[in-house]
Amino acid sequence: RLTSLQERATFTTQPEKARHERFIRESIDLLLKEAVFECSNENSKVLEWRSPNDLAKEIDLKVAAEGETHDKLLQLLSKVVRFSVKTGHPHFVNQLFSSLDPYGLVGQWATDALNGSVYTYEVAPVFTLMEEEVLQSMREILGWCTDGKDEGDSIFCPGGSMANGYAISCARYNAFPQVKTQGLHGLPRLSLFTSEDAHYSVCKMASLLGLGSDSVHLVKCNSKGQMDANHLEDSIQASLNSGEMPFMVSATAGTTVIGAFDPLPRIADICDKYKLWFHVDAAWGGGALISKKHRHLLSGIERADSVTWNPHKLLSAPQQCSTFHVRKGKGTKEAPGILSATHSTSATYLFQKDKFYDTNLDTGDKHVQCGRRPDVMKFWFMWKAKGTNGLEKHIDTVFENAAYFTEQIRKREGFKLVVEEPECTNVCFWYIPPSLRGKEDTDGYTEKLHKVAPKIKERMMRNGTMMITYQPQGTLPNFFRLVIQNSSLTHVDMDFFITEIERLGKD
Ligand code: ABU
Repeated sequence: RLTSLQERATFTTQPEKARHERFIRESIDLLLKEAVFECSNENSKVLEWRSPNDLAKEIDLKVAAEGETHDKLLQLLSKVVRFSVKTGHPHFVNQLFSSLDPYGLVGQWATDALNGSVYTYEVAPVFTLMEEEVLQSMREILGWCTDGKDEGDSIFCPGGSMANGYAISCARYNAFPQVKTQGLHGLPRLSLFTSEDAHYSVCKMASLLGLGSDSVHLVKCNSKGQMDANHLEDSIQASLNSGEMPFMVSATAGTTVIGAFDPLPRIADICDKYKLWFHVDAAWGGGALISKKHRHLLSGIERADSVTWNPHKLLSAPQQCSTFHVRKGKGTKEAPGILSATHSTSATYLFQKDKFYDTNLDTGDKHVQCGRRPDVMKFWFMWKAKGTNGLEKHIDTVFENAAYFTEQIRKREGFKLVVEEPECTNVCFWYIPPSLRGKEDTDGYTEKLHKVAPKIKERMMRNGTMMITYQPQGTLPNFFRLVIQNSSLTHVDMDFFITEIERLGKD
Protein backbone atom coordinates (compact mmCIF):
# COMPACT_ATOMS: atom_id res chain seq x y z
CA ARG A 1 0.00 0.00 0.00
CA LEU A 2 1.09 3.53 -0.66
CA THR A 3 1.25 5.47 2.58
CA SER A 4 -1.47 7.99 3.12
CA LEU A 5 1.13 10.77 3.12
CA GLN A 6 2.29 9.82 -0.37
CA GLU A 7 -1.31 9.55 -1.50
CA ARG A 8 -2.09 13.00 -0.21
CA ALA A 9 0.97 14.44 -1.88
CA THR A 10 0.36 12.85 -5.24
CA PHE A 11 -3.29 12.11 -5.77
CA THR A 12 -6.56 13.79 -5.00
CA THR A 13 -9.77 11.93 -4.17
CA GLN A 14 -10.10 8.48 -2.56
CA PRO A 15 -11.47 6.61 -5.63
CA GLU A 16 -8.81 8.37 -7.72
CA LYS A 17 -6.10 7.15 -5.34
CA ALA A 18 -7.24 3.56 -5.65
CA ARG A 19 -7.42 3.82 -9.43
CA HIS A 20 -3.90 5.28 -9.58
CA GLU A 21 -2.53 2.62 -7.30
CA ARG A 22 -4.03 -0.12 -9.47
CA PHE A 23 -2.66 1.55 -12.57
CA ILE A 24 0.87 1.78 -11.13
CA ARG A 25 0.81 -1.88 -10.09
CA GLU A 26 -0.48 -3.03 -13.49
CA SER A 27 2.12 -0.91 -15.28
CA ILE A 28 4.93 -2.32 -13.18
CA ASP A 29 3.74 -5.88 -13.77
CA LEU A 30 3.64 -5.19 -17.49
CA LEU A 31 7.12 -3.66 -17.51
CA LEU A 32 8.57 -6.49 -15.45
CA LYS A 33 7.11 -9.09 -17.79
CA GLU A 34 7.60 -7.42 -21.16
CA ALA A 35 10.56 -5.06 -20.71
CA VAL A 36 12.62 -6.91 -18.12
CA PHE A 37 12.13 -10.70 -18.16
CA GLU A 38 10.89 -11.59 -21.63
CA CYS A 39 13.51 -9.58 -23.42
CA SER A 40 16.48 -10.95 -21.54
CA ASN A 41 15.56 -14.34 -23.06
CA GLU A 42 17.83 -15.12 -26.01
CA ASN A 43 14.92 -16.65 -27.95
CA SER A 44 13.11 -13.31 -28.05
CA LYS A 45 13.99 -10.63 -30.58
CA VAL A 46 16.42 -7.80 -29.90
CA LEU A 47 14.10 -5.56 -31.86
CA GLU A 48 10.98 -5.66 -33.95
CA TRP A 49 11.99 -3.38 -36.80
CA ARG A 50 9.53 -0.96 -38.36
CA SER A 51 10.24 1.87 -40.79
CA PRO A 52 9.49 5.31 -39.29
CA ASN A 53 6.25 5.55 -41.29
CA ASP A 54 5.06 2.12 -40.22
CA LEU A 55 6.09 2.73 -36.62
CA ALA A 56 4.08 5.95 -36.51
CA LYS A 57 1.05 3.89 -37.59
CA GLU A 58 1.65 1.23 -34.93
CA ILE A 59 1.72 3.60 -31.93
CA ASP A 60 -0.65 6.51 -31.43
CA LEU A 61 2.02 9.09 -30.55
CA LYS A 62 -0.17 12.19 -30.91
CA VAL A 63 -0.82 14.13 -27.71
CA ALA A 64 -4.34 15.55 -27.46
CA ALA A 65 -6.58 17.80 -25.39
CA GLU A 66 -8.32 14.85 -23.70
CA GLY A 67 -6.48 12.21 -21.71
CA GLU A 68 -6.58 8.47 -22.41
CA THR A 69 -8.08 5.70 -20.27
CA HIS A 70 -5.85 3.49 -18.18
CA ASP A 71 -6.57 0.55 -20.47
CA LYS A 72 -5.42 2.56 -23.47
CA LEU A 73 -2.33 3.74 -21.57
CA LEU A 74 -1.41 0.15 -20.72
CA GLN A 75 -1.80 -0.80 -24.37
CA LEU A 76 0.45 2.11 -25.33
CA LEU A 77 3.03 1.06 -22.74
CA SER A 78 3.08 -2.43 -24.17
CA LYS A 79 3.63 -1.07 -27.68
CA VAL A 80 6.42 1.21 -26.51
CA VAL A 81 8.16 -1.85 -25.07
CA ARG A 82 7.40 -4.00 -28.12
CA PHE A 83 8.94 -1.62 -30.64
CA SER A 84 11.88 -0.42 -28.53
CA VAL A 85 15.34 -1.93 -28.86
CA LYS A 86 15.88 -4.43 -26.04
CA THR A 87 19.25 -3.23 -24.76
CA GLY A 88 19.09 -5.84 -21.99
CA HIS A 89 18.92 -8.66 -24.56
CA PRO A 90 22.04 -10.84 -24.57
CA HIS A 91 22.50 -10.23 -28.30
CA PHE A 92 22.53 -6.42 -28.07
CA VAL A 93 26.26 -5.73 -28.43
CA ASN A 94 25.84 -2.51 -30.39
CA GLN A 95 26.88 0.17 -27.90
CA LEU A 96 29.15 0.85 -24.96
CA PHE A 97 26.22 0.00 -22.69
CA SER A 98 23.99 -3.08 -22.55
CA SER A 99 22.31 -5.51 -20.11
CA LEU A 100 19.97 -4.72 -17.26
CA ASP A 101 21.44 -5.23 -13.83
CA PRO A 102 18.67 -6.28 -11.39
CA TYR A 103 20.01 -4.21 -8.50
CA GLY A 104 20.72 -1.30 -10.79
CA LEU A 105 17.16 -1.44 -12.05
CA VAL A 106 15.71 -1.40 -8.53
CA GLY A 107 18.03 1.49 -7.68
CA GLN A 108 16.83 3.30 -10.78
CA TRP A 109 13.18 2.74 -9.88
CA ALA A 110 13.84 3.89 -6.31
CA THR A 111 15.39 7.05 -7.77
CA ASP A 112 12.24 7.69 -9.79
CA ALA A 113 9.89 6.79 -6.96
CA LEU A 114 11.63 9.35 -4.73
CA ASN A 115 11.86 11.91 -7.56
CA GLY A 116 14.69 13.85 -5.93
CA SER A 117 17.17 16.44 -7.05
CA VAL A 118 20.65 16.64 -5.57
CA TYR A 119 21.87 20.14 -4.84
CA THR A 120 21.40 20.69 -1.14
CA TYR A 121 21.60 18.39 1.87
CA GLU A 122 18.21 19.66 2.98
CA VAL A 123 16.36 18.17 -0.02
CA ALA A 124 18.66 15.18 -0.66
CA PRO A 125 20.30 14.14 2.61
CA VAL A 126 20.70 10.45 1.77
CA PHE A 127 21.78 10.99 -1.82
CA THR A 128 24.28 13.67 -0.80
CA LEU A 129 26.08 11.34 1.63
CA MET A 130 25.73 8.44 -0.80
CA GLU A 131 27.42 10.48 -3.54
CA GLU A 132 30.27 11.38 -1.20
CA GLU A 133 30.77 7.71 -0.29
CA VAL A 134 30.67 6.37 -3.85
CA LEU A 135 32.81 9.15 -5.33
CA GLN A 136 35.42 8.88 -2.59
CA SER A 137 35.57 5.11 -3.11
CA MET A 138 36.11 5.71 -6.82
CA ARG A 139 38.94 8.16 -6.05
CA GLU A 140 40.54 5.49 -3.87
CA ILE A 141 40.37 3.07 -6.80
CA LEU A 142 41.95 5.75 -8.98
CA GLY A 143 44.88 5.65 -6.56
CA TRP A 144 44.40 9.19 -5.32
CA CYS A 145 44.01 8.54 -1.61
CA THR A 146 47.42 7.80 -0.19
CA ASP A 147 48.24 7.78 3.53
CA GLY A 148 44.58 8.38 4.26
CA LYS A 149 44.77 11.79 2.52
CA ASP A 150 42.12 12.58 -0.08
CA GLU A 151 42.41 16.04 -1.56
CA GLY A 152 40.24 15.16 -4.52
CA ASP A 153 36.72 16.09 -5.43
CA SER A 154 34.17 14.55 -7.76
CA ILE A 155 30.71 14.99 -9.24
CA PHE A 156 28.08 13.02 -11.10
CA CYS A 157 27.52 14.38 -14.60
CA PRO A 158 24.87 14.02 -17.30
CA GLY A 159 27.11 11.88 -19.54
CA GLY A 160 30.77 11.49 -20.40
CA SER A 161 30.72 14.37 -22.88
CA MET A 162 29.75 16.78 -20.14
CA ALA A 163 32.40 15.27 -17.87
CA ASN A 164 35.02 16.00 -20.53
CA GLY A 165 33.61 19.52 -20.74
CA TYR A 166 34.11 19.90 -16.98
CA ALA A 167 37.72 18.82 -17.48
CA ILE A 168 38.33 21.56 -20.05
CA SER A 169 36.56 24.09 -17.85
CA CYS A 170 38.62 23.19 -14.73
CA ALA A 171 41.89 23.04 -16.68
CA ARG A 172 41.26 26.45 -18.22
CA TYR A 173 40.36 27.98 -14.86
CA ASN A 174 43.47 26.42 -13.37
CA ALA A 175 45.60 28.20 -15.97
CA PHE A 176 43.59 31.45 -16.11
CA PRO A 177 41.25 31.95 -13.11
CA GLN A 178 40.12 35.31 -14.54
CA VAL A 179 38.24 33.37 -17.24
CA LYS A 180 35.40 32.82 -14.77
CA THR A 181 34.46 36.48 -14.64
CA GLN A 182 36.08 37.99 -17.72
CA GLY A 183 35.56 35.21 -20.23
CA LEU A 184 38.08 34.77 -23.02
CA HIS A 185 38.80 38.51 -23.39
CA GLY A 186 42.44 39.23 -22.92
CA LEU A 187 43.51 35.56 -22.83
CA PRO A 188 46.10 34.18 -25.22
CA ARG A 189 44.95 31.80 -27.90
CA LEU A 190 44.56 28.55 -25.94
CA SER A 191 45.18 25.06 -27.28
CA LEU A 192 44.60 21.53 -26.08
CA PHE A 193 45.55 18.08 -27.30
CA THR A 194 43.82 14.76 -27.68
CA SER A 195 44.24 11.80 -29.99
CA GLU A 196 42.61 11.42 -33.40
CA ASP A 197 40.70 8.41 -31.97
CA ALA A 198 39.50 10.28 -28.86
CA HIS A 199 35.81 10.86 -28.28
CA TYR A 200 34.30 13.69 -30.33
CA SER A 201 33.13 15.40 -27.15
CA VAL A 202 36.55 17.00 -26.66
CA CYS A 203 36.07 19.05 -29.86
CA LYS A 204 32.39 19.62 -29.13
CA MET A 205 33.09 20.92 -25.62
CA ALA A 206 35.93 23.13 -26.86
CA SER A 207 33.38 24.76 -29.16
CA LEU A 208 30.77 25.06 -26.42
CA LEU A 209 33.31 26.66 -24.08
CA GLY A 210 34.23 29.28 -26.65
CA LEU A 211 37.67 27.92 -27.47
CA GLY A 212 36.64 26.61 -30.85
CA SER A 213 37.26 23.13 -32.18
CA ASP A 214 40.32 24.42 -34.10
CA SER A 215 42.01 24.87 -30.73
CA VAL A 216 41.98 21.06 -30.31
CA HIS A 217 45.04 19.49 -31.90
CA LEU A 218 44.48 15.87 -32.86
CA VAL A 219 47.52 13.75 -32.11
CA LYS A 220 48.26 10.74 -34.32
CA CYS A 221 47.65 7.19 -33.08
CA ASN A 222 49.81 4.13 -33.63
CA SER A 223 48.48 0.94 -35.26
CA LYS A 224 46.93 -0.14 -31.94
CA GLY A 225 44.92 3.09 -31.70
CA GLN A 226 47.05 4.53 -28.87
CA MET A 227 48.14 8.17 -28.82
CA ASP A 228 51.64 8.60 -30.27
CA ALA A 229 53.44 10.39 -27.42
CA ASN A 230 56.25 11.62 -29.71
CA HIS A 231 53.70 13.26 -31.97
CA LEU A 232 52.03 14.77 -28.91
CA GLU A 233 55.26 16.48 -27.91
CA ASP A 234 55.87 17.67 -31.49
CA SER A 235 52.32 19.07 -31.60
CA ILE A 236 52.80 20.94 -28.31
CA GLN A 237 56.05 22.43 -29.63
CA ALA A 238 54.39 23.43 -32.90
CA SER A 239 51.52 25.04 -31.01
CA LEU A 240 53.94 27.02 -28.81
CA ASN A 241 55.95 28.07 -31.86
CA SER A 242 52.80 29.41 -33.50
CA GLY A 243 52.07 31.63 -30.49
CA GLU A 244 49.34 29.48 -28.91
CA MET A 245 49.18 28.71 -25.20
CA PRO A 246 48.76 24.94 -24.61
CA PHE A 247 46.94 24.25 -21.35
CA MET A 248 45.70 20.66 -21.39
CA VAL A 249 46.08 17.13 -22.75
CA SER A 250 43.08 14.79 -22.79
CA ALA A 251 44.29 11.19 -22.96
CA THR A 252 41.88 8.30 -23.45
CA ALA A 253 41.69 5.06 -21.48
CA GLY A 254 39.53 2.91 -23.74
CA THR A 255 38.86 4.64 -27.04
CA THR A 256 35.28 4.51 -28.28
CA VAL A 257 35.82 2.37 -31.36
CA ILE A 258 39.07 0.41 -30.97
CA GLY A 259 39.18 0.35 -27.14
CA ALA A 260 42.81 1.49 -26.99
CA PHE A 261 44.53 2.78 -23.85
CA ASP A 262 46.84 5.75 -24.39
CA PRO A 263 50.31 5.54 -22.79
CA LEU A 264 49.41 7.44 -19.63
CA PRO A 265 52.86 7.52 -17.93
CA ARG A 266 54.50 9.04 -21.04
CA ILE A 267 51.70 11.56 -21.40
CA ALA A 268 51.94 12.43 -17.70
CA ASP A 269 55.68 13.12 -18.14
CA ILE A 270 54.97 15.43 -21.08
CA CYS A 271 52.26 17.25 -19.11
CA ASP A 272 54.73 17.71 -16.22
CA LYS A 273 57.38 19.03 -18.59
CA TYR A 274 55.09 21.62 -20.23
CA LYS A 275 52.97 22.24 -17.11
CA LEU A 276 49.75 21.12 -18.77
CA TRP A 277 46.58 19.82 -17.11
CA PHE A 278 46.48 16.03 -17.57
CA HIS A 279 42.95 14.72 -18.12
CA VAL A 280 42.11 11.05 -18.72
CA ASP A 281 38.85 10.21 -20.44
CA ALA A 282 38.26 6.77 -18.93
CA ALA A 283 34.52 6.90 -19.59
CA TRP A 284 34.72 3.50 -21.25
CA GLY A 285 37.84 1.81 -19.84
CA GLY A 286 37.60 3.10 -16.25
CA GLY A 287 35.78 -0.02 -15.06
CA ALA A 288 38.94 -2.07 -15.64
CA LEU A 289 40.44 -0.31 -12.60
CA ILE A 290 38.30 -2.56 -10.40
CA SER A 291 40.12 -5.66 -11.65
CA LYS A 292 43.51 -6.63 -10.26
CA LYS A 293 44.10 -8.46 -13.52
CA HIS A 294 43.27 -5.57 -15.87
CA ARG A 295 43.96 -2.34 -13.96
CA HIS A 296 47.49 -2.20 -15.38
CA LEU A 297 45.86 -0.95 -18.61
CA LEU A 298 45.28 2.37 -16.83
CA SER A 299 48.59 2.52 -15.08
CA GLY A 300 49.55 6.20 -14.78
CA ILE A 301 45.97 7.39 -14.15
CA GLU A 302 47.00 8.11 -10.55
CA ARG A 303 49.01 11.04 -11.97
CA ALA A 304 46.01 12.56 -13.78
CA ASP A 305 44.64 15.95 -12.73
CA SER A 306 41.16 14.82 -13.73
CA VAL A 307 39.32 11.73 -14.89
CA THR A 308 36.02 10.96 -16.62
CA TRP A 309 34.62 7.55 -15.64
CA ASN A 310 31.17 6.23 -16.59
CA PRO A 311 29.91 3.33 -14.45
CA HIS A 312 27.06 2.86 -16.97
CA LYS A 313 29.62 1.58 -19.45
CA LEU A 314 32.03 -1.23 -18.53
CA LEU A 315 30.52 -1.63 -15.03
CA SER A 316 27.01 -1.91 -16.54
CA ALA A 317 25.13 0.39 -14.17
CA PRO A 318 21.85 1.51 -15.78
CA GLN A 319 21.86 4.62 -17.95
CA GLN A 320 22.99 7.23 -17.07
CA CYS A 321 25.79 7.12 -14.57
CA SER A 322 28.77 9.32 -15.37
CA THR A 323 31.35 10.72 -13.02
CA PHE A 324 34.07 13.36 -13.15
CA HIS A 325 36.97 13.49 -10.68
CA VAL A 326 39.67 16.04 -9.94
CA ARG A 327 42.72 14.93 -7.95
CA LYS A 328 43.34 18.27 -6.33
CA GLY A 329 43.52 21.80 -7.48
CA LYS A 330 43.44 25.33 -6.38
CA GLY A 331 40.27 26.84 -5.11
CA THR A 332 39.52 30.05 -3.30
CA LYS A 333 38.58 30.71 0.32
CA GLU A 334 34.98 31.25 -0.74
CA ALA A 335 34.95 28.26 -3.09
CA PRO A 336 37.36 25.59 -1.97
CA GLY A 337 38.37 23.01 -4.55
CA ILE A 338 38.65 23.69 -8.23
CA LEU A 339 35.18 22.42 -9.17
CA SER A 340 33.64 25.00 -6.87
CA ALA A 341 36.12 27.71 -7.72
CA THR A 342 35.42 27.26 -11.43
CA HIS A 343 31.65 26.96 -11.38
CA SER A 344 30.07 28.31 -8.21
CA THR A 345 27.84 31.38 -8.29
CA SER A 346 26.53 31.09 -4.70
CA ALA A 347 22.82 31.57 -5.48
CA THR A 348 21.42 32.75 -2.19
CA TYR A 349 17.94 31.30 -2.70
CA LEU A 350 19.40 27.79 -2.59
CA PHE A 351 22.84 27.87 -0.98
CA GLN A 352 22.17 29.98 2.11
CA LYS A 353 25.25 30.05 4.31
CA ASP A 354 23.32 30.45 7.57
CA LYS A 355 21.69 27.01 7.53
CA PHE A 356 21.78 24.97 10.72
CA TYR A 357 23.91 22.16 9.22
CA ASP A 358 27.33 21.98 7.53
CA THR A 359 26.71 23.77 4.24
CA ASN A 360 29.70 22.11 2.61
CA LEU A 361 27.15 19.35 2.07
CA ASP A 362 25.21 21.63 -0.30
CA THR A 363 27.23 20.29 -3.19
CA GLY A 364 25.10 21.62 -6.04
CA ASP A 365 27.00 24.85 -6.59
CA LYS A 366 30.07 23.13 -8.01
CA HIS A 367 27.96 21.77 -10.88
CA VAL A 368 26.85 23.77 -13.90
CA GLN A 369 23.45 22.06 -13.65
CA CYS A 370 20.94 23.20 -11.08
CA GLY A 371 18.37 20.39 -10.81
CA ARG A 372 20.15 17.05 -10.98
CA ARG A 373 18.89 13.49 -10.93
CA PRO A 374 20.39 11.28 -8.19
CA ASP A 375 22.25 8.97 -10.60
CA VAL A 376 24.24 7.64 -7.68
CA MET A 377 21.46 5.44 -6.27
CA LYS A 378 21.49 2.71 -8.91
CA PHE A 379 25.27 2.38 -8.84
CA TRP A 380 25.48 2.45 -5.04
CA PHE A 381 22.76 -0.21 -4.80
CA MET A 382 24.59 -2.46 -7.30
CA TRP A 383 27.87 -1.94 -5.48
CA LYS A 384 26.21 -2.79 -2.14
CA ALA A 385 24.61 -5.91 -3.65
CA LYS A 386 27.72 -7.27 -5.35
CA GLY A 387 30.54 -5.77 -3.38
CA THR A 388 33.76 -4.67 -5.06
CA ASN A 389 34.58 -8.38 -5.49
CA GLY A 390 31.39 -8.89 -7.49
CA LEU A 391 32.21 -5.90 -9.71
CA GLU A 392 35.70 -7.32 -10.23
CA LYS A 393 34.24 -10.67 -11.25
CA HIS A 394 32.00 -8.89 -13.76
CA ILE A 395 35.01 -7.13 -15.31
CA ASP A 396 37.08 -10.31 -15.47
CA THR A 397 34.18 -12.15 -17.14
CA VAL A 398 33.65 -9.56 -19.87
CA PHE A 399 37.39 -9.44 -20.62
CA GLU A 400 37.53 -13.25 -20.75
CA ASN A 401 34.59 -13.36 -23.17
CA ALA A 402 36.24 -10.72 -25.36
CA ALA A 403 39.45 -12.78 -25.43
CA TYR A 404 37.46 -15.91 -26.37
CA PHE A 405 35.59 -14.09 -29.14
CA THR A 406 38.85 -12.62 -30.47
CA GLU A 407 40.47 -16.05 -30.53
CA GLN A 408 37.53 -17.57 -32.38
CA ILE A 409 37.46 -14.98 -35.15
CA ARG A 410 41.26 -14.96 -35.43
CA LYS A 411 41.16 -18.56 -36.63
CA ARG A 412 37.83 -18.45 -38.50
CA GLU A 413 37.83 -18.17 -42.28
CA GLY A 414 36.22 -14.95 -43.49
CA PHE A 415 37.01 -12.85 -40.38
CA LYS A 416 39.87 -10.39 -40.03
CA LEU A 417 40.73 -8.41 -36.90
CA VAL A 418 41.27 -4.64 -37.25
CA VAL A 419 43.66 -4.68 -34.27
CA GLU A 420 45.32 -8.05 -33.68
CA GLU A 421 45.33 -7.76 -29.86
CA PRO A 422 42.32 -5.73 -28.67
CA GLU A 423 43.06 -4.12 -25.31
CA CYS A 424 39.50 -3.65 -24.06
CA THR A 425 36.28 -5.60 -24.61
CA ASN A 426 35.44 -3.96 -27.93
CA VAL A 427 36.55 -6.27 -30.70
CA CYS A 428 36.77 -4.74 -34.18
CA PHE A 429 36.76 -6.95 -37.25
CA TRP A 430 35.84 -7.27 -40.90
CA TYR A 431 33.64 -10.04 -42.14
CA ILE A 432 34.63 -11.03 -45.68
CA PRO A 433 31.75 -12.83 -47.39
CA PRO A 434 32.49 -15.87 -49.58
CA SER A 435 32.07 -13.80 -52.78
CA LEU A 436 34.98 -11.50 -51.78
CA ARG A 437 37.40 -14.04 -50.35
CA GLY A 438 40.71 -14.32 -52.17
CA LYS A 439 40.00 -11.10 -54.12
CA GLU A 440 41.92 -8.75 -51.80
CA ASP A 441 44.18 -7.59 -54.64
CA THR A 442 41.45 -6.92 -57.19
CA ASP A 443 40.12 -3.50 -58.24
CA GLY A 444 37.26 -2.20 -56.13
CA TYR A 445 37.83 -4.69 -53.30
CA THR A 446 37.92 -2.04 -50.56
CA GLU A 447 34.79 -0.31 -51.89
CA LYS A 448 32.96 -3.65 -51.94
CA LEU A 449 34.14 -4.57 -48.44
CA HIS A 450 32.96 -1.13 -47.25
CA LYS A 451 29.39 -2.13 -48.21
CA VAL A 452 29.38 -5.51 -46.44
CA ALA A 453 28.87 -4.43 -42.81
CA PRO A 454 25.97 -2.02 -43.58
CA LYS A 455 24.22 -4.74 -45.60
CA ILE A 456 24.61 -7.36 -42.88
CA LYS A 457 23.48 -4.82 -40.27
CA GLU A 458 20.35 -4.13 -42.30
CA ARG A 459 19.53 -7.84 -42.52
CA MET A 460 20.27 -8.25 -38.81
CA MET A 461 17.88 -5.43 -37.85
CA ARG A 462 15.13 -6.67 -40.14
CA ASN A 463 15.55 -10.17 -38.62
CA GLY A 464 15.87 -8.80 -35.09
CA THR A 465 18.34 -11.50 -34.10
CA MET A 466 21.21 -9.34 -32.86
CA MET A 467 22.58 -5.79 -32.97
CA ILE A 468 26.21 -4.93 -33.52
CA THR A 469 27.49 -1.59 -34.78
CA TYR A 470 29.88 -0.81 -37.64
CA GLN A 471 31.86 2.23 -38.69
CA PRO A 472 34.68 3.33 -40.96
CA GLN A 473 37.72 4.82 -39.26
CA GLY A 474 40.32 7.01 -40.95
CA THR A 475 40.98 5.33 -44.29
CA LEU A 476 39.71 1.92 -43.13
CA PRO A 477 36.52 0.62 -44.78
CA ASN A 478 33.49 -0.18 -42.60
CA PHE A 479 34.18 -2.78 -39.94
CA PHE A 480 32.13 -4.29 -37.13
CA ARG A 481 32.67 -3.37 -33.47
CA LEU A 482 31.38 -5.96 -31.01
CA VAL A 483 31.13 -4.62 -27.46
CA ILE A 484 31.08 -7.08 -24.59
CA GLN A 485 29.84 -5.47 -21.46
CA ASN A 486 27.21 -7.93 -20.25
CA SER A 487 28.74 -10.49 -17.89
CA SER A 488 25.80 -12.88 -18.20
CA LEU A 489 26.97 -13.76 -21.73
CA THR A 490 28.72 -17.06 -22.29
CA HIS A 491 30.92 -18.64 -24.95
CA VAL A 492 27.69 -19.96 -26.52
CA ASP A 493 26.67 -16.33 -27.15
CA MET A 494 30.11 -15.55 -28.60
CA ASP A 495 29.75 -18.49 -30.99
CA PHE A 496 26.23 -17.32 -31.87
CA PHE A 497 27.54 -13.88 -32.92
CA ILE A 498 29.96 -15.51 -35.33
CA THR A 499 27.53 -17.95 -36.89
CA GLU A 500 24.79 -15.31 -37.12
CA ILE A 501 27.06 -12.93 -39.04
CA GLU A 502 28.03 -15.82 -41.33
CA ARG A 503 24.35 -16.73 -41.83
CA LEU A 504 23.39 -13.15 -42.64
CA GLY A 505 26.39 -12.62 -44.92
CA LYS A 506 26.64 -15.99 -46.60
CA ASP A 507 26.57 -14.50 -50.11
N1 ABU B 1 30.11 7.79 -25.49
C1 ABU B 1 29.06 7.10 -26.13
C2 ABU B 1 29.59 5.96 -26.91
C3 ABU B 1 28.58 5.44 -27.82
C4 ABU B 1 28.97 4.10 -28.35
O1 ABU B 1 29.83 4.02 -29.21
O2 ABU B 1 28.46 3.10 -27.93
